[in-house]
Amino acid sequence: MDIERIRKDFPVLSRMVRDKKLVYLDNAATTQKPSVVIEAIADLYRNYNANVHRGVYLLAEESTQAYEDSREAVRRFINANSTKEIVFTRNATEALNLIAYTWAEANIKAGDEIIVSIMEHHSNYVPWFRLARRKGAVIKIVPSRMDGELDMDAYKSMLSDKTRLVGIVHMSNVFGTINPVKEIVSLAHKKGAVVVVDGAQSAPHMKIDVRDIDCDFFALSGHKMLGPTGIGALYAKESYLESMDPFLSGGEMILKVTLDSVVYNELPWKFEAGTPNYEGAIGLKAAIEYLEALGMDTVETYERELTAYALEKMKTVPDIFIYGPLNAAKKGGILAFNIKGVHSHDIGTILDSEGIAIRAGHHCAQPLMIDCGVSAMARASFYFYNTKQEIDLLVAALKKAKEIFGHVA
Ligand code: C6P
Repeated sequence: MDIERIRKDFPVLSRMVRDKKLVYLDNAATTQKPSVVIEAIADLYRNYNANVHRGVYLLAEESTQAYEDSREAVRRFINANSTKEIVFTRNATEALNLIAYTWAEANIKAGDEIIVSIMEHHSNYVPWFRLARRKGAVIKIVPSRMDGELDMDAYKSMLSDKTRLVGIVHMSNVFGTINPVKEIVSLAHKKGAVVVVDGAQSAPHMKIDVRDIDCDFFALSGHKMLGPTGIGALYAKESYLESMDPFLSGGEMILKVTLDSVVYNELPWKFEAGTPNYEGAIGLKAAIEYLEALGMDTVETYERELTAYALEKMKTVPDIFIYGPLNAAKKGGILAFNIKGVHSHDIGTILDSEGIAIRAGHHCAQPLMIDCGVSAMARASFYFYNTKQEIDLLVAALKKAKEIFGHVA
């Protein structure tokens, strides 16, 4: 990968921050956008903006075609069977809630068991927690092992004939752990449970094949994979979508309404009430094409090299504790850490003064914070446009933070 050339595709990467060149290491929160994505959105508004699936005029035909082409791009990107299985949502959170309020609402009953992992983001924990409260279902939480990997033995022992749903994060947004989703799905299916995979962090960084994983549902967010904010997607096996009631009601999701009857639209539009975010979808298509041109295998290989480098270098920071696997083969480019005597927010502030953007806090994964016995962590997260030199700058700034604050007990 020619990183210097690639970086030129991202206008924001050349900006100065506090008199320093920006080092953007908060890619798990959101990624920066290449010019092709920015241009695709500008092109819509300059040349063919019209509401989709409504007008019979040329602009409306063009915008509708562009919107549906985006759906095909998502289908291809995750290797779904059909565009009927791709529902556009606002983000991964909405995709996960959609399942909770449709399939799960209709199918989970008192006494049923839902299995999630301790690594879940709130978006794949709170919807199931609330559902369990509503229904009288039981939540079981698979722990992680000391090495930051999922405890598969515990998972196997939790599965039972009562298990109805398994919610699992593909790549943890804190540990970076890549969970063995294919095996998790296969074991769950043997018990007749459905599996929801939270792919918010995996889809941007590795090749996804939902047919190979064989999951029933898969959620992703566009803004974490170079796309605009406000667009995400839910993949669901067609048979589930067919059997599910709509999530929201209104325009677009109906075929026919009379005073005393409603006929729902075909898939996938049955789940897309109201004017959709076609601007976002069009931007997402440009993002997917950009990623496809790079090649997801290339992206993954480069990021693994970067992660291995970061793991080695960060170990040299005095009193640092890195959470999650220390083996780059087991994780994505997400490194959460604490430095003894330095609050993670102070780390974030010192790094900001050096032009380095990271995230500090609970990362919307408070069950995992509780499990680790901390309230917050600092987190650096990489994308393919990051470099080893940026990691060197990060490590130097962390040493500085330790020097400034580290004497405090
Ligand atoms: N994690 C982070 O900084 P949304 O907000 O819907 O686009 O994505 C939610 C979400 C779901 N699952 C995982 C594993 C995630 O990491 C996220 C978003 C960001 O870690 C923002 S909290």
